[in-house]
Amino acid sequence: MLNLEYRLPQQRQLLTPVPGPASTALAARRADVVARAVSSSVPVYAVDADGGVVVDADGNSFIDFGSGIAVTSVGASNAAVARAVAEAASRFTHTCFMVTPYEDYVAVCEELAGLAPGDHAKKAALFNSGAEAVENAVKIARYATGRDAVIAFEHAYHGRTNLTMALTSKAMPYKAGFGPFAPSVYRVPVSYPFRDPDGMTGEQAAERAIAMIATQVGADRVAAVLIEPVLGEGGFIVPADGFLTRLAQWCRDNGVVLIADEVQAGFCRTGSWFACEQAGLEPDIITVAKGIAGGLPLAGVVGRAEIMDAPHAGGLGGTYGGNPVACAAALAAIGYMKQADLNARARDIGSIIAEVLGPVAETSPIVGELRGRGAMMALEFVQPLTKDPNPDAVKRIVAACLSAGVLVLSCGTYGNVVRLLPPLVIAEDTLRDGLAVLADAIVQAGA
Ligand code: PLZ
Repeated sequence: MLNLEYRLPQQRQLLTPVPGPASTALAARRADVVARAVSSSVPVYAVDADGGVVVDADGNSFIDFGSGIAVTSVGASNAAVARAVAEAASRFTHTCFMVTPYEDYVAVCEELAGLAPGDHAKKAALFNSGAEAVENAVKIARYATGRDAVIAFEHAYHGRTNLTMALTSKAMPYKAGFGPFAPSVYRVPVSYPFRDPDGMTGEQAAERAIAMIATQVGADRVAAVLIEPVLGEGGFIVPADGFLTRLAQWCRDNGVVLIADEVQAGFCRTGSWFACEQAGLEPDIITVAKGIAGGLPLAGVVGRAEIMDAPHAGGLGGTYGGNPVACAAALAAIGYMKQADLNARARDIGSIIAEVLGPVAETSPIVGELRGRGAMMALEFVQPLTKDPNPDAVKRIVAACLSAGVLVLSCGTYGNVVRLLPPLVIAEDTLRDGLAVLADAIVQAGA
């Protein structure tokens, strides 16, 4: 893997206990004024970040395996993005695309239409967050089909707004106490190779889902099937081969809009522009956010022109959607992804993760599976030599990594998955050092 240029030293370095005094003081201020429902996975406060490292208020430098939940693929202070943001902000920070439009919004839609798989004509619309993109994708699919039902999957995550809470599978912490939820959402089983019955193929898992849709809803009521091609928060679950293509076939046969939620998996994360490409899928609609704009809030919905154009003029929008500074950041970030070939880097990162953690996963009694695509890899932890989830091991491993200077995130319906989402610009030495720390923590937790 080629080395890139960095502004900060690309290594972990701890100058104080974690958290140090400056972060501890900030935590005390926070406790007085920040609502407790908004929580943070680590107790350190960031002051700087570059490439594969985050520096905290005490000067501690951490290796970043989370990218702010799959956002800073080009780095958290990518020079091209920072320049584009400063330049755009010095001209205008906002006009509202619904009032006075501007070129960069159009240019981002051109990129989305050009990059999304399939030769058909495509159009796009821009929003602020992943949840908002998913909401709009559902609105468009309902309008285009004149139907109301939306099919979502077990282990799915689509956001925290009312409709996307309904679409999200896991109650704690996302839904509990926040209902009632939006109606006309139906949940069916996904293909989860590690937990499905032995020998179940992707096609069989799809037939299981399709049979449930037929009996519980009826194909003629279904507006959309919504799925993450690699499930993110649910545990980096990669559906078995054939699952997504069989579902896509069923959608085509029944006039149902297939929506791929690529908010977490899209934009080079899995080693291709969209994770669905690796499954041979050409979804009708794709939602994107996170990695697309180098850290600025921007989301998009891109899809078949005739579906995207179904709703009446003025039917979609929002004050900030496609903000000009965020669009400038996205154009710079996408340009950088192309120039530095971040898809190839994501694949290299995946190979290095497999090379280092593969042997650990093989020998550790608490690792059920190492899985993923490209730079979206995870380990599922189990009670020794069973498939029973082991969230306690994950907590111990995450804590051990943090105190050694490595930021890793957990996920999974059962809280038993450690996920690796390093910035795609991370240096190879930094990646290997962080992986060695993680490997050590896994061995300790399994001993
Ligand atoms: N769809 C596939 O992964 C966001 C959520 C973190 P927003 N995932 C991180 C949390 O605890 O809130 C996500 C996703 C997929 C939609 C979303 C929602 O994106 O930008 O957070 O709204």
